[in-house]
Amino acid sequence: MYDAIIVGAGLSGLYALHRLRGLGLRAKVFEAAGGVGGTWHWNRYPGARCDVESVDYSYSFSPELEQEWDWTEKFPGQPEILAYLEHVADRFDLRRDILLGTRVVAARFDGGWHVTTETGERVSARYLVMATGCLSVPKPVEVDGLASFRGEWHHTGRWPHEGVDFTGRRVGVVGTGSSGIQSIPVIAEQAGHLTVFQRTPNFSLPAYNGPLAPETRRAVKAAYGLRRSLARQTHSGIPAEPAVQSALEVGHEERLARYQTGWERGSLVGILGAYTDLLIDRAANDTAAEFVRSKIRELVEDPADAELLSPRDHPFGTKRPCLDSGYFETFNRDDVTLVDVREDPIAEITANGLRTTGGSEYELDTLVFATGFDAMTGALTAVDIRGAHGRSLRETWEAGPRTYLGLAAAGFPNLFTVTGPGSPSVLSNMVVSIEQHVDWIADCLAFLEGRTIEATEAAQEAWTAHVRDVGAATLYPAADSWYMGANVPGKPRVFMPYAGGVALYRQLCDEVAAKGYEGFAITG
Ligand code: N01
Repeated sequence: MYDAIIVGAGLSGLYALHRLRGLGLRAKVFEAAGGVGGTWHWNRYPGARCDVESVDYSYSFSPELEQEWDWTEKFPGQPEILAYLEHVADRFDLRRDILLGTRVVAARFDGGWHVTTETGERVSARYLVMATGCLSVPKPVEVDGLASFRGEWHHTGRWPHEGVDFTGRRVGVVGTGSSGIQSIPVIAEQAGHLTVFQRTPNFSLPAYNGPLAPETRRAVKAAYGLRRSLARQTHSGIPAEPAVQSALEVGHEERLARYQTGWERGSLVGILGAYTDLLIDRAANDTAAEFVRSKIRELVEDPADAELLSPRDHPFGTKRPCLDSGYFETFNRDDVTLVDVREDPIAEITANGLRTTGGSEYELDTLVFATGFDAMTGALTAVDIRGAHGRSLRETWEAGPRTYLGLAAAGFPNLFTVTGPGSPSVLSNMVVSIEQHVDWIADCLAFLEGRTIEATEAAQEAWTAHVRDVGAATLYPAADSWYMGANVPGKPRVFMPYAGGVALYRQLCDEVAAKGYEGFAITG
């Protein structure tokens, strides 16, 4: 019997193991993949890169680690982040308590948690920590006929470790979210011809990625503590000065100049963080959205393609914008074709490629599905988690997730969800949110000393209503996004993350703890 079982060995699971060990607890990590790294283990598609700067998308818990590790680029690529996480696993001697290649399929509470793996192994622990990530279950391909395809196909979220050779190939990419936007320019460099099947255009900004100068690294390291505490005081967990003005308070020229500065900064918050009301006021948002569309018109030579690539269906920022390296410019290449599958939807995959309902046929050697994930709840409901009364989390969340603080669920004692629905999670720099959650859970376990904890129905109801109300006061629900569950057929439309920001959220979590874990029932 362990004190805790942790599911997942990504950023969350690695840190959770380190913290729980530090408390003297016996913890074991179960990881389905053949290596550590979570999302950075699976997402090896060409161009995969983080959209938060490397110096901020990294652990803050160890000042020694901060000082030793040298990031080479402003935005870290997947191989570098994976190397970092492997280094963390070695440096903190984590591997001896991580069981790789072991998928957890079920967990049942009966005084403690009894966990079953895919191979039928059963293990028990007092506490269960789900560190399964928010974007770890790829959506199945929703188009008919894939089995008949004679070529090669891959999902960006399950990319083969040996890589894919596109040289001279006729390649089709379905999907233009972050994964499509990052991979399309790189695939275009290699492919004989690339066809991009776009259903909905997305806002994307140039990353202005590049090598990290040694003097920048030195300056960051010299004031790391300050930088981290600034990040924790922001809305998004990305260190930046807070906006102080409404976009509608300033004149057109001043606003354009401010957006231009934000554009050139190469950051998720460069434009979105420019004014206070971009995510709450449609008229304010329109000014930023139109600025980005004007940039797309400048970058894309063909006016028809430029219009097709210009998002008009959702306010800017209500889907996570992408940071790209040459995305829009890729459509100026003679060997790249943009196909609008909103106008003429994909009918089926055929033996030789893809056919649309309008009867157009595209011959392809390789198909790439950059079609996204069953986000936020997918990895939690994929495991048959059954609480105190035998009821499953899957059933309990049928109409949408209900949690207390995104950390716990009523009816599921001693279960913790790292960056669960109802917490800032995907709206933030994930590492900031992960560390805050793991620290909170570790402090809670130290307080419990083996006792049982369960969120009360009343606290969960109040929190779920608060998450909904805060979300409803923003423009987020105006988008058919994966934040809303809108990308998965049949998934309830609920705005799942907490939009109150990481600073306020941390304060609320700390207050709950300071009041003896208010909203939880503690027994034993
Ligand atoms: O997935 P997405 P993603 N037929 O869901 C299209 C993070 N991330 O993997 O909008 C045709 O955003 C779909 O079209 P539509 C980041 O948080 C981060 O790109 O449904 N098209 C859309 O264009 C991101 O937001 C990084 O009309 C179909 C695309 O596929 C999140 O992961 C990098 C379709 C899916 O876009 C998810 O990004 C990568 C169908 N049946 C990812 N089904 C970083 O930079 C879906 N689509 C850190």
